[in-house]
Parts: sequence; C-alpha cells; structure tokens
Amino acid sequence: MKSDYSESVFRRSQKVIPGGVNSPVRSFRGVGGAPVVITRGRGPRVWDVDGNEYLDYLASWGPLIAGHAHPRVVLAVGQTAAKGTSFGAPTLGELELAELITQAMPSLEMIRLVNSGTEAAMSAIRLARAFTGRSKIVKFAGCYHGHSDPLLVKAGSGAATHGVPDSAGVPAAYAQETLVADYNDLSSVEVYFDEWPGQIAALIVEPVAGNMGVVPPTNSFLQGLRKVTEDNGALLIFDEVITGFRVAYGGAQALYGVSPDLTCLGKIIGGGLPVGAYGGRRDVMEQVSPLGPMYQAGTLSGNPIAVAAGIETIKLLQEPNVYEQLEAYSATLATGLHEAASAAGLPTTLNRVGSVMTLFFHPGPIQTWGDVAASDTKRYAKYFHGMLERGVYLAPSAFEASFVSTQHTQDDIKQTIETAAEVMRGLS
Ligand code: KE4
Repeated sequence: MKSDYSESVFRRSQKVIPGGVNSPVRSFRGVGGAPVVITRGRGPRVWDVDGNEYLDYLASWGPLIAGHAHPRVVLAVGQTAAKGTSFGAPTLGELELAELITQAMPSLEMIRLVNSGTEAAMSAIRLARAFTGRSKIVKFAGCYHGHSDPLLVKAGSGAATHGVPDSAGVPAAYAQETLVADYNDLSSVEVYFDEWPGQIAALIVEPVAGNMGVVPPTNSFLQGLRKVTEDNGALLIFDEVITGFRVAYGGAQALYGVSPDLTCLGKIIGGGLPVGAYGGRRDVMEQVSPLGPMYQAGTLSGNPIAVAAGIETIKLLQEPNVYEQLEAYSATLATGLHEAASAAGLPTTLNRVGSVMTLFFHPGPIQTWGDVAASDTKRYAKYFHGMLERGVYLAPSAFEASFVSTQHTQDDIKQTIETAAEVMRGLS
C-alpha cells in the first residue's frame, strides 16, 4: 500500500498538533507504525489520502452505526446548515432529539444535551454529588468515561483505599474521592460501601465494558450494582456512550433490564457530529441549573447541525429489522474470525454484544481487567497491520472495540473473514 502522502501529512501534523493527533488513541501507538490520514468515507468504507480503500470497522470509535455519509444524514445536515449553524437559543431540533432519546430509554425522564461523552460523564458525576451531598464515587479499572479529572483515576495501593491520578495534572486530592473497583467483581464494590458508609455519591459503570476491549457483564453483575447502590443511597450511573442505541435501540439498560438513576450518552446520538447527553430520574435532573443548584452549561450544547445528524441517525435505527441484521451479520463475522484463528492454531476469545466486539489473542475467558491485561497485544498489533495492509480498518488498539454498521453487506463480512484467515495464517 502506498502511504507516502499520509506519512508526509502526518509529519506536518506532528509539528503543530501534539503527537499529530487530536485524540491520543488515533496515534497508532497502541499498534505501532504511523496512522493513515483519512480523506473520505461512504457507507462501510473509508479512503486515505493515498487513495487506499478500507472496509471500516472503527466507525469513528462507534458513532457511525449507519455508515459514512449516509445520504439522509448528509441531507439533514446540509438543510439545517443552510438555515444557520448555531443560535444559543432553544430550537425545535434539540427538543426532537431529547424526545427521541427519552422515548427510547424510559429511565431518562429528563435529559440535558452537551457536546461529548466526557462532558456527559463529568456532569453526571457533579449532579450525583449535588443530589446526594456526598463526594466519593466508584468506578471500575479498565472502564473509561472521558477525560474529566474525577474519572482519570486508577486503583490505589490496595482494596478499599482511594484512587491515585491516572494522568499528570490531576491533583491527588481529586483522585482520593474516586474509588476503583474490579469489573464483574461485586465484592470489590461492596467493600467500598462498607469502608465508606454514607459517603459514596454514585457508582459509574459501562454496562458493557468497551474500553478494555469488549467485556460483557457476567450474569447478575449489573443487577448486583443496582441493589448495592440502592441499599446504600448512592446513584447508579450507566455510561452508555458506546452501548446507547448500539447494543439495542434502548441501550444496555433495555438489553439487561436494569434501570440506572442516570445515563450518559454520546457517539451514535450525534451521528458523527459532537453530541453528548446525560439524563435520568426527574427528581435528580431537577437539581440542574437553572432549575436547581448544580451548574452545567455549553455554548454549542444542542447545536442544530449536530442534533440534525443525531435525529436522522436514530430515525434510521427505527427501521424494521435493523438490529436483527446487525446481530446476524455481527454473529457471522465473530464466528468467522474465531474459526479463522482456530484454523491457524491461534488461541483467541471473541467477546461480542450485538454489533460491538473485540478479538483478544488469549484462550479466555475474558471477563475481567486482569484477563484483558494478559492478552497478547503484540500479536494483536501484527493482526491489525496485516488487516490494514489488505484494506480492513480495525481499532488501532487491542483494548478497543470494532463495530459493524447497517451498511456492511454479507459480501463485506465474507471478504473480511477471508482476509483475516490469510493474515492469521501468517501469525501462527
Ligand atoms: P468523548 O468525550 O470521547 O466523546 O467520550 C468519552 C467516552 C465516555 N464514555 C465511554 C464509554 C467512551 O467510550 C468514551 C470515549 N471512547 C473513546 C474510545 N473508546 C473515544 C476515542 C478517543 O478517545 O479518541
């Protein structure tokens, strides 16, 4: 594959943008090599500046469930832009998106639109602290909720101790308010509620973990979190930035039948444009300014063009059999990849929920952060580059997810499996 134009553009970018990227995981540091510079997308495909074509399973890290440049999304964005780009005032579009989301997810009695998943999670944490009057929060190792200070925290020295910063610039005093538990291990949560009675405002969780690779909740884990938070007067926050409208139209809360007190959303609800949201119980959301004392604001929150893309994308997901097709094609892909790996004698585990999945080079099962950390990331990097060279674009990190869109065809899936089989034969 020719890549000299990508390489020259990336060299220029590195002079003016840290690492040449506007988000670290795009840098390919997780898999080595230099990223390709993408110039356009259409349906399930993207092209780079050297003219190379790729079958895309990154989907911009999840938002593009309806594929790139969907005609209906492009038309909605264009028609909206022609009437103005932003007013800083109430609009019909933000109301329509708010009503679509709250109708899809009944636990969201009220919702506030913001501009990213980070803003959604940051605001939900502040709201939970305002509502309960408590300061501690519980999160899970391996789960990611954006880059706000309270959430860039890793586990402290031992169980039941406070967290430590997971980034330079996060004061230890902030990190101490965050307690880090182990995903799929309810006892690691219970110990915190015993250690800090009446002090934990909320627990935030990805109901299907997607940021350590895909790790689904084991049976009764989510139900257990619902009970332990309820029993201790803490709020349960589902971070559905990845899973919202992805694993089901009503998100993971519909799929697993567990109702959180607050939900964070992003990615798909913007259809590729910057939209995030947080919402939930009316009595909690009524604490949000201007109704209540918890302040949160944003110049471009509910931006007309962004919400137009989100509305059209969600409407596309209301069409008949959309999720049945996503499930069928994703299941075929998952089975094909796993069989290709087995045929090449490679131990792999493929974790999947609907159209979001991760292939781990590890015999499995993969149910905890510890299992993930033991997977073969070097072999994943070779697999990633082998697929990229053959025109298949996966997540450039072993700890991320790949996504099937409504625009991938059965032939695309078949081609992907054949390509993977060829690459894996070279890995064993
Ligand atoms: P954003 O601020 O990137 O819109 O959303 C943060 C966020 C919150 N919650 C979950 C569950 C998320 O997955 C994310 C962002 N996901 C990452 C990768 N999985 C986005 C990619 C990136 O950081 O560039």
